[in-house]
Amino acid sequence: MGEPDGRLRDRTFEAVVIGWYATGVPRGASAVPVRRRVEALCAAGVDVAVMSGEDVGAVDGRLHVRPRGPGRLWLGASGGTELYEVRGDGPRPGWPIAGSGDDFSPDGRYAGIGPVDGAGSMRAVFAYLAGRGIGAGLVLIVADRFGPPGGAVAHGEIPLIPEAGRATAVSVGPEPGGVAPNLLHLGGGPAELLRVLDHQVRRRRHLRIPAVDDDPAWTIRETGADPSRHRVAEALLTLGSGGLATRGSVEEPVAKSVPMVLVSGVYTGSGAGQRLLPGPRWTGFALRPPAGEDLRMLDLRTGVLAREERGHDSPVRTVRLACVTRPGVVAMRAEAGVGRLRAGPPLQPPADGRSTTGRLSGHRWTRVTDGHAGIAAVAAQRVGRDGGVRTLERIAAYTAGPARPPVPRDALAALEAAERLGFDRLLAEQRAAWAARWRAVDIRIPGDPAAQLAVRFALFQLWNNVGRYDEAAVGARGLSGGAYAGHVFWDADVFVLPAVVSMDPAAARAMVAYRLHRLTAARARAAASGRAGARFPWESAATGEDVTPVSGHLGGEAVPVRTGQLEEHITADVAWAAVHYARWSGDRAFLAGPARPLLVETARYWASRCRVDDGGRAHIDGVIGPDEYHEAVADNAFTNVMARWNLRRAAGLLDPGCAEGRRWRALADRLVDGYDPVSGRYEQFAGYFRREPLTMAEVAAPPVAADLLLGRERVAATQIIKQPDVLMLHHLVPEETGAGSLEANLDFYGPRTAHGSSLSPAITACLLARAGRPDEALKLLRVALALDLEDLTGTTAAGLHLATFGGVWQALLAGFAGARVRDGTLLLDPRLPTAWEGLGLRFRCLGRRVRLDITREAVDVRTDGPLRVRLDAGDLRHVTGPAHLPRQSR
Ligand code: IFM
Repeated sequence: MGEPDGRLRDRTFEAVVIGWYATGVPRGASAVPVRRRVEALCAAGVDVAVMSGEDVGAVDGRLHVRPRGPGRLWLGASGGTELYEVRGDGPRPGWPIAGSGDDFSPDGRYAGIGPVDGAGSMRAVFAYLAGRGIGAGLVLIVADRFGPPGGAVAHGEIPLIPEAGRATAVSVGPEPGGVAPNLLHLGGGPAELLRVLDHQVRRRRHLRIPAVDDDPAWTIRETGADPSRHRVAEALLTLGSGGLATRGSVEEPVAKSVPMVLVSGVYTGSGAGQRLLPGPRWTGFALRPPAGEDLRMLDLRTGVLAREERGHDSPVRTVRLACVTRPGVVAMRAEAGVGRLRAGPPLQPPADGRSTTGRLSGHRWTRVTDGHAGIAAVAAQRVGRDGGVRTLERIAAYTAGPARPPVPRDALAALEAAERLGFDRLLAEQRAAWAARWRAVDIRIPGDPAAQLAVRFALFQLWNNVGRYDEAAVGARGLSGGAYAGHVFWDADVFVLPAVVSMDPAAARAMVAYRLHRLTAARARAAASGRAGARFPWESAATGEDVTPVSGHLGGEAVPVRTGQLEEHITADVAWAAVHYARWSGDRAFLAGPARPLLVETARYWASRCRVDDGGRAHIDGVIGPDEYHEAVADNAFTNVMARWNLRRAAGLLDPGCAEGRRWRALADRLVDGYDPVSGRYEQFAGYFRREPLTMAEVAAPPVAADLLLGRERVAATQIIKQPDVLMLHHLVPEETGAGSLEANLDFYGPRTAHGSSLSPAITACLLARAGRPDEALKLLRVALALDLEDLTGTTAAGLHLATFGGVWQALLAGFAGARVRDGTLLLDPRLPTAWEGLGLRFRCLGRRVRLDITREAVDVRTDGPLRVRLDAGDLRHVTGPAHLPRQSR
């Protein structure tokens, strides 16, 4: 068999559409050669669609394939107006609706397919494939006559529908009327068709690299051209699932690379020295000579990371994934010229870990442990050859113990199950699982593809770095790097959780569970400082004790770190997260049940923390608010109002006659909050307005680390702030703030904000949108979107900023769409920037999947079950199916 054309040679397709007409089986010729290839493709996991002008009986009578899977077979009959799925018992009529199209439609059969014309069966097949995560770029169409792109088709032609735009379309016919653009014209008739199909079967049998659909709407690309970006790329290309993640380092050892496998909640060390324990790696191999410039492509649609070396005649290529449906299972394929790629052992110990290795049922295992916690993996690998190409396939399964060394045998069953399924089917499972995620949660911004892609990246990395279901310790950088040692800050509770609850409520609940499981430690901390109730630590890790370091560095200079002692608002933030989870998800029993002690104990803490002065006013002295440029301040508005909210919210859970609850309410009413109803401004802390009234216009363009620029003492003497502080109240507890005070505080604090924290731009964008300033909001949203993708802070190499991602999704949902939940109703109040003609959002809320299509004129709402919706403070609507809600023009 000769090698096919270059555009086909190195590509493995996931689906093949065959034009039956004259291509496959000319009249009078035997159908057996095509039958054999179709059977082989289906057996290898490829979905095949055979398109014909004849009726189904005629095509099936001659083709007569009865596939046993895993690939499916479709017959498009009667000139594309009918579609049949062929199983063991023959063709069955019906459009392929399972997992396809738009599941919100009441009539799912034709959902997303459109009118049935000569292209109906093609559209249905592409919709089905899209529903399985198979983008058009993974589809091969072979025929001998094609219709004009997007145009009407004549009998016997294969329609080039817009959905198939990125498919590889190959003509083996004569094409006398000229070759349409993007059509690969091979000629050669039926014999060429067989050659093309044979090549696909062969690539599968030889474990060759699967293709990734390089759709610009879904892929993040990194070239290896700029060495200073390597470590940034390692963080950006992190893949994770179920609480285990692998940084996107290249496979072979490279100078300054920081490859890591990290597991949520698995720490080593003690006290402030607690840090995430790096586990054994599974992606390493040797490559000689080393790789030149490469292209790395993160496919957000399917959760796959691909790499291809440029300009080499036997390039290294790899594809890897962290299985969504099998937490702890990871898989990789690689290839390069024979003699160039050396597989080596399937698991590699981390540079700084103590590891042991062994064999188990023919597999290698490696375990890293510090005697307490540990991470172990069991792996299988197959090394093969296809002509001059060395192939490598590796599958590994992990197990971990946060408090005891794991037993490698515990991962064996998962490994063996994955091996039995095989790489191709693991990949198919992965694509389908990600497609299901994106059907439930996604963004559409017509006319702004860059923002749309960056938001998808944010969602993608939230899914990768969050998602254990027992309890989830979500560190500031997730599992994508070593910064902040994996410690859990308020980033998790207030920035990440509100996004995650709209993506995967169970994952959000696990984040609250992490706090609930550390309530005892929080009680001990309160008691140790002579207080009642529970005080949560500013930085938390395995045990729930405070692990904030007491010193750090600012611009190379050693500085004391006082946040562990003073940044107390975390205690109310943790309580807020529990309430927000319950409110947004509709899990009403949660607050009165498992979360009740948390709310009550945190309120008890605040009650004992307040000082009541002679005039009966309550104060909280000596804290750091979210603006960390000003330390040891009294009556930080954010801390006080959050404490007030905490006291009131917890009192609401107690019996109305309960004396403690009454005391909490009375104390809450007396807590000073620095609000001036005349100006509508809150004073950030007692004495803040007396600081030097410097604004950022006089310092530098934000975002900037003003403490680094001006020095700690100087910045503390001014009104420059690091990040929203007062304004966080308008974001988290607007019902606790003065009516109409958002605008006044945005106007005052906005020009004073350095955005010196990665948490700052997205939430400010959210608030600007709420204040009816969506164009300004969009400017700041773009900063947040670029923060990691363009490494704006120079810190992405050490891990992704998960709070920014959470803030981005909150800015879209709560900001631009104005989505809030109150009393079991979804409130909407969209504000579109001038640059956006519309905004499409999919998310979860109140136990439903919700889809919003927002324009300036109307909001189209679809849900998969009854939902109460109120738009623009108008009438309450009980939405059960698609609802078109017109708006007052804005
Ligand atoms: O929690 C944040 C804080 O608000 C600002 N400094 C960095 C921390 C971790 O992201």
